[in-house]
Amino acid sequence: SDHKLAHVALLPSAGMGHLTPFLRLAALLTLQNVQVTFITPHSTVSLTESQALSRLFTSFPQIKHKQFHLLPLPKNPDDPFFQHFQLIKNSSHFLSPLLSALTPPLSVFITDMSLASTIIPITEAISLPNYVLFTSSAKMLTLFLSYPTLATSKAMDDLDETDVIKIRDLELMPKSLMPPPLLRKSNNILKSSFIEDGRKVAESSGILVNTFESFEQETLRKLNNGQVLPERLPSVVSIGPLPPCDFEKSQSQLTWLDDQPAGSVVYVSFGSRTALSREQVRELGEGLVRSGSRFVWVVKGEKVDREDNEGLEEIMGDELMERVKEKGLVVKNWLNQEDVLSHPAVGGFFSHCGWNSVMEAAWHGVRILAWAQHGDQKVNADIVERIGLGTWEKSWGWGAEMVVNAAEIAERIKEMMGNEALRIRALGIKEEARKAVGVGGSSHKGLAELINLWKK
Ligand code: BUP
Repeated sequence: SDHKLAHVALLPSAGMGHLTPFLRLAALLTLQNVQVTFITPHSTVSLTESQALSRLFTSFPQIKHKQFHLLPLPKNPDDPFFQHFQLIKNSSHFLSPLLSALTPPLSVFITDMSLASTIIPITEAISLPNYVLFTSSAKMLTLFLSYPTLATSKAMDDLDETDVIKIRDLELMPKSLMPPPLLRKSNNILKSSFIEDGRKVAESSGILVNTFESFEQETLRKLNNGQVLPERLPSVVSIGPLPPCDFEKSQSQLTWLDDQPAGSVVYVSFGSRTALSREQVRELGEGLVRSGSRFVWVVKGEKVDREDNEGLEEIMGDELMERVKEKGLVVKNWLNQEDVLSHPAVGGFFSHCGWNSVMEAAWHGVRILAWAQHGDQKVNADIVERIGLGTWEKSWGWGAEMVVNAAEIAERIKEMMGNEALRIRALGIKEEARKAVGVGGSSHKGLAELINLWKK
């Protein structure tokens, strides 16, 4: 009946890109009268993650928090975030008793896609429906679901970079957009996750995606009409953009932005997992100064924030630092992106196109200049360009492939900031995004139907 409450447990994976959509979903469900239990592995990879979690629990005391302990991370892992996924999987024997002991009994368990191969067998054994929250684009979901088949076929071997990868009648994407580890012959964590988890996600009870219908219409249609997997696929429900929450906002006010003219500032950030080379940081700084725009720039020195001890002056050199400070606000490591993107002074976003960043730019109607750094980011940049939210200089390749010089960076920024058609299109996308999550919108309906189902 309608009076019964749904009880949902959430388990995110490592990194802010994976955690953030879970935090927002937890808030959204709580506000819709769903009882939420949030399960977190202890400890997190970054300090930012643990701070974000405590802000959630302070703002929503009605959310229950359960922790489970992980074995310590090995020293100097290749990618600490991927390593963490693995650790969560290895520690998952704690989960079954934890889930069974929760009261009232759980309606469903929602987990990150990178945990599917471990979690789904556990939930099956206790007859608990498992939903997957896919934290990237629907287009990436298509690749995720297709990759197990792709990996065992010869389909990719003889293709040139510009050729389109096909499975049956489905045109997947040009080979050039694929995350590089997925093209490698040798084994790696991303590849084995795509094979094992990609296969298992197809057996989940449903897949939630942080995207919206008008943004990825074609792809969502293909996913739900049997063109991606001919065998039974759980329904794919778009529930995005998951709106940024008040508790994410920082205390510190960006007074510098208040003094800038509307739409005049470029926000520059390449996500929580990419530290550019020192040489690239300097070219970028020089490029920003030469672009003539004002800017807010988040500089990351190390992949994991806890290991970042270097000052901005050391990274940039005193001379560049002085010039950069005249034109912009430069911040080390982390700045609340929501504070920046929601500010009227901000008119453009020089972005790596991590999926959360793309959704946040759409939410605020801020146009993008894309520069993919790794992973899913070329796939996302391609979506951004096609839908008209931004531009993308493809010759720059992946972030670490080459050093892009200051003159080119300055030129592309000028172009983006001067592109009036793009500015207006971005505002149109903002309207569509707000409509999708508003009452009667596609994302709002999708989630409401799920909640009703979970109450039964
Ligand atoms: Br950096 C940075 N402030 O300074 P993505 C990021 N963020 O609020 P990523 C800040 O972290 P993956 C900062 O708003 C977004 O919600 C940002 O997620 C926030 O990229 C999140 O954009 C970052 O998906 O993760 O970090 O590269 O590789 O998993 O996509």
